[in-house]
Amino acid sequence: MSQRISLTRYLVEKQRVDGHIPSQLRLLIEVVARSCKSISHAVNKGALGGVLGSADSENVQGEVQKKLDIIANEVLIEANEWGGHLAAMASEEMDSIYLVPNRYPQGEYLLLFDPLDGSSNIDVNVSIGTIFSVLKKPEGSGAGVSEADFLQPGSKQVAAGYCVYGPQTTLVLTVGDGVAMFTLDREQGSFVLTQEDVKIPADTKEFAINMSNMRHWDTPVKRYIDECLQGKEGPRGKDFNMRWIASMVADVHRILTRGGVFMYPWDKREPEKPGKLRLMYEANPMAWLVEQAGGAATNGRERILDVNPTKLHERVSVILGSKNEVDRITAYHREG
Ligand code: AHM
Ligand code: MG
Repeated sequence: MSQRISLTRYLVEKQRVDGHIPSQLRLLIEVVARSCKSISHAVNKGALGGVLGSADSENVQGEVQKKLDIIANEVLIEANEWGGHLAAMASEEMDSIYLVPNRYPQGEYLLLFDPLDGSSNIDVNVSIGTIFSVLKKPEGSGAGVSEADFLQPGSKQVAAGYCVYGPQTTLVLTVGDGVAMFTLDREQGSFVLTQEDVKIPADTKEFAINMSNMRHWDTPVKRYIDECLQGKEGPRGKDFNMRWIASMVADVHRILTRGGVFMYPWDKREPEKPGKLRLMYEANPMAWLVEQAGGAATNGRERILDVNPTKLHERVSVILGSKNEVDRITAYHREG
């Protein structure tokens, strides 16, 4: 790219030329990006910043929180609560919604996030990330904000993205007209546009799934992976490669970069739960990014973005990535 375009300039031009981003939403995205910059600095300090290891607490899903889970959550809340662009926030790390305190002006947007995704990778120095999703407070929902205001399908998102803290810190964003990637320039302290109009190839020879759960999978997932593993000699007629980073952000980032399919399906370990990943903080924003890049995302039966949430911390089965593979796996589910 001959001319450096900062995230700020990208958003200003989107607002001015395309009319895609109202000013409150532009401010919101800039504040989220600034928060990701702070989180990236904390992540980089590692043991020197005293940020590694577990805190003495559990989140609403009964998972032990890492110190960085809590730090990232606080950074996002403190940065976003006073700007006047938000009505409320919801986080994977908080039991219930967080209302913007009365002392600050109220905005019309709702921000949802997984502050630090891939927590099991923090202490071992492997890529982790922040995932975010933006909804509008429904019209006619009254003066206050309630949890019910958040329970909108992913198709209603007005912005979504993630920031991956890896060898580079990269922010990936959609406002509904394609996917753009911005790399953090640490010397300048700004995110710089490094890829526009990201596209996922429709076909792939790479899958991502936690293979240790194979004995717990349902028949359609077993069938798909079994066919991949048979390679050239099998019904697919090609050899497949496998990757599993255990950070959804890093796995999705690879898929947006070179294609592939990612699965965290329902399994028999906890049959009453639809899956491990969270609909509102993980599946919806990633599904929208993937669709915006020409890929597909389903829960095996329906498009993730069409799932109507019934509670904030709802879980969902996730299959996303290269369109032809996702269509195939979804068809296997329909066949039973
Ligand atoms: P987290 O939000 O608590 O970090 O959990 C979500 C993560 C995903 O990033 C990743 O795809 C998955 O959990 C890995 O799970 P597993 O350790 O079962 O392979
Ligand atoms: Mg997560």
